[in-house]
Amino acid sequence: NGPKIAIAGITGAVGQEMLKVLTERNFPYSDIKMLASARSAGRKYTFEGAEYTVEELTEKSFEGCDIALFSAGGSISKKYAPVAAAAGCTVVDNSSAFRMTEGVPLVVPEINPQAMEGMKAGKGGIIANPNCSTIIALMAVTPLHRLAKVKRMVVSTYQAASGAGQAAMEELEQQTREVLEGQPVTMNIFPFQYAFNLFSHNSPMTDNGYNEEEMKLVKETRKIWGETDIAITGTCIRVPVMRAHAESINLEFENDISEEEALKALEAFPGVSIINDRANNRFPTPLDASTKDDVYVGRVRRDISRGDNKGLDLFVCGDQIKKGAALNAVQIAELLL
Ligand code: A2P
Ligand code: 11C
Repeated sequence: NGPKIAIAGITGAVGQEMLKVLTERNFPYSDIKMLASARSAGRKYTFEGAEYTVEELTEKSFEGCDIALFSAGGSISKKYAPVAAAAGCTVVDNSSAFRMTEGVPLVVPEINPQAMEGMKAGKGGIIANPNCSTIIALMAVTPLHRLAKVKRMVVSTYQAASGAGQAAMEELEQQTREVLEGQPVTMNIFPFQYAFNLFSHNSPMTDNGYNEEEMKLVKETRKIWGETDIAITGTCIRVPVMRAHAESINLEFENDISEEEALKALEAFPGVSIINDRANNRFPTPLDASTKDDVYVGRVRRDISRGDNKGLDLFVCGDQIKKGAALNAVQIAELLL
């Protein structure tokens, strides 16, 4: 009983996490079609007691499916998500392919579920899952925005390996071992040594000197909030952490907001946990957030560079594979039922 689900990119870090999240959330399904490239066709997975064989993703893959979860990269989504949607399969796309397309809802279920109102499993259509850094930032900032209206936001990210996929996680592990053993490091995914280092995000540079990851934060936030004139700037950095992103966020508000009011609003927001123990210098770390559903917030403090009560600083950590990708996608799928 339940919808027939297809997962495109089943062998990847996010595809595998989607299976875990389906189990954790007791998601109902009648069958799962596991899809990847021709390289993986024939590979077998046991999931919840049943055996599945990975099939090559083709134009015919989605016939009879009600929901497709896509996480096989932007070019695969561009090519196959419209095919799936035309076959009556409702697509939740984790790539950037359709996020800014007009008419495609860009959804974080705790924030703007109304954007996908009327969409149902088995009825076709595409819903986009935002970029992980955007989701993680907005889980923390949205309750504050609702309270005092954000005017300007400055985000600095510390992004984990998982954002660049399974192979990047393996590269971090291998290089760490190589450095400790005094060996030359193997570089396949990134053009820099990753272990014991950090570097500007690997997404393509755009004409204005921002990389695409930074521009996603700007554009996606405006679309999700439906606020076209919010000022946003950011710097995105890849750090040698396995699977949770951290973000330092400075906020300027239209209205006054106190630390106490901010903490109260954060506490009340579903999907947010607070670690804010000043006495013990205990605040969120990527390891606190790793494998967890919640986004963790701390270092909540008044911005002392301002002479008023309209500025706050915070530090946020969230699991990139979970809330940044697989969990958010499955939560969207839940809204389709
Ligand atoms: P495959 O393992 O067969 O290459 P990650 O983001 O962790 O790197 O995962 C990427 C996912 O996208 C993998 O499941 C990968 O499958 C899948 N993928 C990559 N290229 C294709 C393709 N041409 N057709 C279908 N799936 C693809
Ligand atoms: C990262 N967020 O952490 C990126 C990767 O638009 O889905 C995912 C890019 C995207 O590197």
